[in-house]
Amino acid sequence: MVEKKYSVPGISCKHCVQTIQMELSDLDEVSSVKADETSKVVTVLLSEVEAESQVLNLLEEIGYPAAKELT
Ligand SMILES: [Cu+2]
Repeated sequence: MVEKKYSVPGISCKHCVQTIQMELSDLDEVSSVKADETSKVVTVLLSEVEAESQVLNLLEEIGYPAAKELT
């Protein structure tokens, strides 16, 4: 398992948090996902590091592009 954190400035309310958590948890390689409204950080636990590009692509697709990787 690999934990990754991304800064996602587009998070502005609980709905954003819900959308991100719902969409990312649909990916098989994502074991857990947590989006935080206050810090605007998305934390994912990946079964393999290669899944990172899928996570970043999906975030962009749903309108919440990651500004930068924090870990
Ligand atoms: Cu929102």
